[in-house]
Amino acid sequence: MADKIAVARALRELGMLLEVQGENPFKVRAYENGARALEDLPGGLDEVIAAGTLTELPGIGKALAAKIEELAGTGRLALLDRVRSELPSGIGDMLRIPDLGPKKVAALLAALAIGSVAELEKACQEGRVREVKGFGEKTEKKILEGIHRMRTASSRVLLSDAREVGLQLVRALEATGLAERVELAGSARRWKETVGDLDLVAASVEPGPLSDALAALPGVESVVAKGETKTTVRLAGGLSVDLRVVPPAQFGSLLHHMTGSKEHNVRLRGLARDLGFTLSEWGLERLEGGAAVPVRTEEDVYRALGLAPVPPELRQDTGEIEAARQGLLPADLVTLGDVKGMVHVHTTWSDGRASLEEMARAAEAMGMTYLTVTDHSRSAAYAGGLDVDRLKGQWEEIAKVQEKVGIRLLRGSEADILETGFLDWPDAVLEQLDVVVASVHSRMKMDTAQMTHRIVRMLELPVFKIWGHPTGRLLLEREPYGLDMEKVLDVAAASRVAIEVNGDPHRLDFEPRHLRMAHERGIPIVLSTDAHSVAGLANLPYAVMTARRGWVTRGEVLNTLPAAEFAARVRPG
Ligand code: DGT
Ligand code: CA
Ligand code: CA
Ligand code: ZN
Repeated sequence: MADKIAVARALRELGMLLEVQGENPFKVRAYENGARALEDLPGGLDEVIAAGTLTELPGIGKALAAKIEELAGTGRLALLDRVRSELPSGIGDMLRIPDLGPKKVAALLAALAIGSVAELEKACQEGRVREVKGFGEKTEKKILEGIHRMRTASSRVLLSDAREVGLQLVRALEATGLAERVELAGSARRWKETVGDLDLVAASVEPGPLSDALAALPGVESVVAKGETKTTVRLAGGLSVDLRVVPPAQFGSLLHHMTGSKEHNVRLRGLARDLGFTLSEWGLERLEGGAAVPVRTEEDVYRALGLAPVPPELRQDTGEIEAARQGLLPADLVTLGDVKGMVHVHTTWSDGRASLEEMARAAEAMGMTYLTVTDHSRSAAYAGGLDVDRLKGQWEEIAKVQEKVGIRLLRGSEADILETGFLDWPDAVLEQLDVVVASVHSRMKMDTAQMTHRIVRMLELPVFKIWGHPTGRLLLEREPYGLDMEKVLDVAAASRVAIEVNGDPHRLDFEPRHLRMAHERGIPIVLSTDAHSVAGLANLPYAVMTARRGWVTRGEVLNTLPAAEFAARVRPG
């Protein structure tokens, strides 16, 4: 399948490199426009190519269409390879310095033969850049600041973005036929909320050709380091990828080492030593005599140390090793297959992009047996929140769609938690709903005492509610709001409430450490996607894996229950 984003990146890179070479600005802009048209394409690139309709996209003519087909078909573009080879290899990195741009890069290359960020930094520090026509002392200073900013910018990415790219790389390396196995390791395999870099582990007897294959993949912008068995590349977009290649016999122990977390590994190594072993990326050995203990799979590492195998998403050094040692790791952690209903879903009635019927059919096709439709309430005006009349109109549509689909539809609402802690519906309406998700969408900057008070009031309301995206965090964008979590969860334990694990990759809220606190208090959990489109329903694994990271078991999750039991447990009235 052609990756339209990767094709767009290649076009954009080509445009910028051509501009460095002094190509005509109209041609240069055509590549940028083409890249944008691909990024905005609603469906897949393959279908457009198959239909022969590429040239119907805005800004894509015959010549550009041919290049897109070349990239989509072969993963390469001869012209891009040629232009890259004609320029110093560090030019791509220079173009990422904020406010520098192709024209200035071209001038620096022509005047001072500067072809990398390191050379540029040195030239600025030595005051040589200010001598170039069009540059001055001020520009020199700005460039140095730009280099600094580029290096210190938070470079972590969302788990979902990292996993998408990482799994594509795994498939591409598998397709070379050079490796017996390729796996994603590191934080992306542990489903950590954000990812610093991707780590790939391969079993192969041809490490050199496999590393070459990685370096030649279309999304790869530069090779940072290349050795016999370790390669690091940087992708367009800035994400780094570490690849380690070992012979098949060492794959299990290397996969374990590279999966981490570092803290988990350190503790496990300590335990190994106490038991008379040394554990390293190369395997497990007896301290005395140095005899190797065979480790075929990474589970063998745990078994050899007398532990139950610990799943990757639990390897955070938050007590999992001690629990595994005592046989106290939960055996019935919730799984994707356990989830029977979609609970927090938006439609075109508020700010969703798909109709109620489309969402119902899509959830049914995923194997769900019920769907609770939870569009926004009135005070979420920015999100098209419903008033009482429109809510009743929605109930009529729910009844109509219910005639046509097999999945059971429940009447829900995502009710705003008002500043006072009350919900955004009169009691008479709350009583007629099947499901209420209660969420904060406004006034998030209250201080901790005020917010705690607001949430406590909401929890103590006599209706049953599911507390939606409880901390309000947006990963890499917005901090959680201030809450006295111990106090709030104490109140929740005594109230009619379940806590949501929101699988929207920007939220992943409730987080694992708080889920453990909720578990201690016996508070029920609901796993949701907060989907605003059919595609959003596919985020369910993110809710499941976040819950597992918080040791949530099947029995604690209300939407593992069949429809009738679920509805009985969550009925507000
Ligand atoms: P990230 O990339 O910041 O999201 O987090 P990770 O966990 O992917 O960390 P990374 O990429 O630095 O290293 C990948 C794995 O390699 C890590 O999870 C465990 C292992 N590792 C790295 N450095 C060390 C170390 O100093 N000691 C031990 N025991 N393991 C390490
Ligand atoms: Ca990593
Ligand atoms: Ca790494
Ligand atoms: Zn929502």
